[in-house]
Amino acid sequence: TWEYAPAPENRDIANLKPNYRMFVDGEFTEGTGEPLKTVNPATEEVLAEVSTASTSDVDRAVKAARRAHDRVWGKMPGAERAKYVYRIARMIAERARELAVLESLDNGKPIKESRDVDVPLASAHFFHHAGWADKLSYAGYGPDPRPVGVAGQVIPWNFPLLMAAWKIAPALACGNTVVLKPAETTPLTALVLAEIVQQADLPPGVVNILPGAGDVGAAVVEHPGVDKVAFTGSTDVGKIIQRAIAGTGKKLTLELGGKAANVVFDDAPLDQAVEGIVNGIFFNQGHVCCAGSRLLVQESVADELLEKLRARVSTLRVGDPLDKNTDVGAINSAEQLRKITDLVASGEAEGAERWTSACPLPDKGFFFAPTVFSGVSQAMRIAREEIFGPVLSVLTFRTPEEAVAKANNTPYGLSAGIWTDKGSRILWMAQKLRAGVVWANTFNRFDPTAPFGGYQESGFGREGGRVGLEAYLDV
Ligand code: TXE
Repeated sequence: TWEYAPAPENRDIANLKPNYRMFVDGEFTEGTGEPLKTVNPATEEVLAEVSTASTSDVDRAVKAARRAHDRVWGKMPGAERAKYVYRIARMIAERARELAVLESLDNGKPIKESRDVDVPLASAHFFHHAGWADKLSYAGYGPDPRPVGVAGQVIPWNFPLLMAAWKIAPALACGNTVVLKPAETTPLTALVLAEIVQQADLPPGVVNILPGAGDVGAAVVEHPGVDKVAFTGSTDVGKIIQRAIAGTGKKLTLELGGKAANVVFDDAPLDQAVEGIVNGIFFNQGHVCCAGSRLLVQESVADELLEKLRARVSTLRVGDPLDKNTDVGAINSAEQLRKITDLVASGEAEGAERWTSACPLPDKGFFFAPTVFSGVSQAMRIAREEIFGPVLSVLTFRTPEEAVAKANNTPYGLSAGIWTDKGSRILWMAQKLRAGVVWANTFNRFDPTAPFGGYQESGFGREGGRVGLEAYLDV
């Protein structure tokens, strides 16, 4: 029977009693790890105490996932699985307001972003993949493509709900079961997603969500019962995971850091480019793996563009994430703020010219004013290292060949942007740039139909689109 779960009626956000506990085998239970306190980065106040998993909880979750895979989910016809995945997509949309508020509280991102980007894209990801569940046999993977089994997934704090959706939706569509660990500073929306999974009547054990720190992540990926590992996070931890599971035969996809070049040619419509540059680096406080953190601008328009850019950045409002007029919210943690501050100090020490918006900052909370460095050379740390904050490094170039060489002069390779009026130049550059995603005359556009992922130290494997399914199938 085709039956959707009913919409929760009159859900009053103020009266919600969220269940911030571990979700294992279909039940919310107290984890046996040290409870963690998640902090509102805009106020530094404790938002919630969340119980965490221990190694024995991880073992229980993986066993539950294995049972659910072998007995139910892995054998279920795709058309049947699709109904559950569609149901999750609908229920996310129905609880959109609550999820957006919670995401902004826990992560610090502006409500207009969580409302218009994170939550709708999370729902869209489940809708898209629900549509695949009964069509896998027509997708060129053979008559009866099999799921890989149990997926162990670890996600970061910059898009907590959206990253959970990117991981869980394709896994479920292909018939895998999941053990997912959210980031320690942002576990809340993943636990609401667990509630949705429970209310959507998924068989127990199909999705398990275990809050905890890096040790819990390590226990998940290293558990011998896990067949496939998917990780989004820092390049350092990606390498640790790669070493930890080497020789086990587990499938692995890594989505790691980036240092994207946003390349502006002199024939680009500069005002439009300025909007794209601002969106590229100040969206989500710059906590974006594909952020356009290096602006490469053609020398002949560099001064004009910089002037327009500073004027535009001066208008960005930094502050309360729940204020719908806020453009730049709070930095997710004191630790991340420290990292940004250190790298900005290194830029000054190495001789780059710092310009910081004079916008007022709140007295409390973790905030950093939008900053643009000009006169940056390729050897400087701010041109090489991922800052993961609202800080842009501006470099110049003269010829398209030089732009390509500078754009590719990075150990990363996740994304890039091109701003030009010439279609032929877009196609030429897109071929030359070693980046998984190349945007032209736009930036930071995401769609579940488009594969996303990197080259080199940005990781490997793709999420989204038809290619993204391959990580979750024994092709
Ligand atoms: O990442 P970590 P952090 C970059 C960004 C940022 C830096 C540090 O530059 O400043 O990384 O961020 C879990 N085995 N990115 O320290 O530590 C951890 O609990 C298994 C880019 O927050 O990589 C969390 O759930 N898991 C990135 C997740 O890994 C482990 C997004 C990410 O945390 C683990 C985030 C271990 N040994 C940060 N150690 C992107 N690609 O977007 C930690 N974890």
